[in-house]
Amino acid sequence: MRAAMVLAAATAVSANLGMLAPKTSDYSAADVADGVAFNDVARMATSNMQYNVANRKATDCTFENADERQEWRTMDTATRKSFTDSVLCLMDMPPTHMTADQSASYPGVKSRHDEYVATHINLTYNVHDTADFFAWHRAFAHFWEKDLQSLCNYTGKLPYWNWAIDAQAPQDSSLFVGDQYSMGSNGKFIPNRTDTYLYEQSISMPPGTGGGCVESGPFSNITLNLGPLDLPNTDNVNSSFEYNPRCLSRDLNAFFTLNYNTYTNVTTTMLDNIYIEDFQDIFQGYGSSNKFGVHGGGHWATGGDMADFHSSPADPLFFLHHGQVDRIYTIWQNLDIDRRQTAIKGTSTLGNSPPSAEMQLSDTIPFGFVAADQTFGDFMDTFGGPLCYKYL
Ligand SMILES: *[C@@H]1O[C@H](CO)[C@@H](O)[C@H](O)[C@H]1NC(C)=O
Ligand SMILES: *[C@@H]1O[C@H](CO)[C@@H](O)[C@H](O)[C@H]1NC(C)=O
Ligand SMILES: *[C@@H]1O[C@H](CO)[C@@H](O)[C@H](O)[C@H]1NC(C)=O
Ligand SMILES: *[C@@H]1O[C@H](CO)[C@@H](O)[C@H](O)[C@H]1NC(C)=O
Ligand SMILES: *[C@@H]1O[C@H](CO)[C@@H](O)[C@H](O)[C@H]1NC(C)=O
Ligand SMILES: *[C@@H]1O[C@H](CO)[C@@H](O)[C@H](O)[C@H]1NC(C)=O
Ligand SMILES: [Cu+2]
Repeated sequence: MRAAMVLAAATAVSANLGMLAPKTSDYSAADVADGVAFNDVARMATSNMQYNVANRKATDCTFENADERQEWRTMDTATRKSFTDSVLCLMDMPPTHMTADQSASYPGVKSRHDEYVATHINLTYNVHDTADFFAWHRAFAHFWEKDLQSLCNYTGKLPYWNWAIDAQAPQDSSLFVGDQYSMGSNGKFIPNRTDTYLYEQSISMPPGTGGGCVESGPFSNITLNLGPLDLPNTDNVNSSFEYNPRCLSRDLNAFFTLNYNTYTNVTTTMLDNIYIEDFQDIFQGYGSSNKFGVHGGGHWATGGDMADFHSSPADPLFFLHHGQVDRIYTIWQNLDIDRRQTAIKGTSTLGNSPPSAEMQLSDTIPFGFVAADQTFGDFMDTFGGPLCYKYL
């Protein structure tokens, strides 16, 4: 702990002198397991970023005036309620980008929120295990946050869900208590289910603590219109954008958080992968024996609609999960800004199948019904391009 503090001070001062970012082995196993190491490293990353931003040419976005994204449970109840109210508003709002001509090809797109779901469905094989996984999802969450603010009068910022806090028992998390200030309850418990073999990951998964419809809280009465496309034990849609009205389902499952989302998992992923190609692979569970990574772990730990590779943004929790994903990526970048902020590696197709060109920061990345296509390089820096935010 004391060594860690000394390291923190040293790293902050020499932010641009090429000092090595910390490794997991710089901390005791106990400090790694209980989040002390993670929080220490997060502070270093923030002070590196503060130093970096302060030494730039003047811009409108400063460290001080940047938006502050908070962990869900640290937000006051009024802000939480106004957040979920604005999400419900987006779900009730007609599409804003899909034209009347296009609607025949997208029968399941009924709302502005559905336009996000449809876009993610459409691009699934171009934004996962690709060079732009982090940047694309950073932008996707950014546009959604801006829509909540501009279309639905939300005055707060995008919250995130730090699943490491809940790794022992996500079903007991305050996010899911199911009152009006929560992110909605777990799904209704479905007893007597057997294990499910997941072929993609070659793993047998035990049933979670829910499995049915979200029963209470702000999202208990919503209708999902799109998906699922690839959930086990489910009647999946037969075409990508089919209209399939149903409840929101969840199945909170500690099997995944304990194996993939503990502070130890997050800290080792973040500190022991210094190259972007390794970091992004391990993060998503590609190219290793860990078939989920912290990204897949959060999806499967929530279960139900969040476990669908294509239509998971249907559950608003997706955006809190990706807030945490982006937070960890941001910390990783800021631990060694010179080497990591603009580091990219890979192509635009999942696992480079079918083969595609190596992506460049000057490439255009598509956003379908969400927004105009964007320039990849505009989303590498949370204080640059259209972005201006930091994580608390
Ligand atoms: C947002 O605020 C404006 C101005 O007060 C109001 O006209 C509009 O109806 C509000 N929109 C929503 C979705 O509440
Ligand atoms: C679950 O299984 C137990 C033991 O096999 C049985 O007693 C119980 O009735 C089952 N419950 C339901 C809801 O099927
Ligand atoms: C959901 O609908 C039921 C029945 O109409 C109603 O009693 C309940 O208050 C609604 N819940 C929310 C969170 O809107
Ligand atoms: C997909 O097609 C099959 C066979 O026609 C049908 O039984 C099933 O209900 C369809 N699934 C959905 C979600 O529409
Ligand atoms: C995640 O961390 C836990 C301890 O917190 C450990 O048991 C598990 O093996 C780790 N998972 C991976 C994939 O390394
Ligand atoms: C889906 O992808 C096709 C082919 O790239 C594209 O023409 C279409 O606009 C996309 N639609 C959405 C909603 O992203
Ligand atoms: Cu995704």
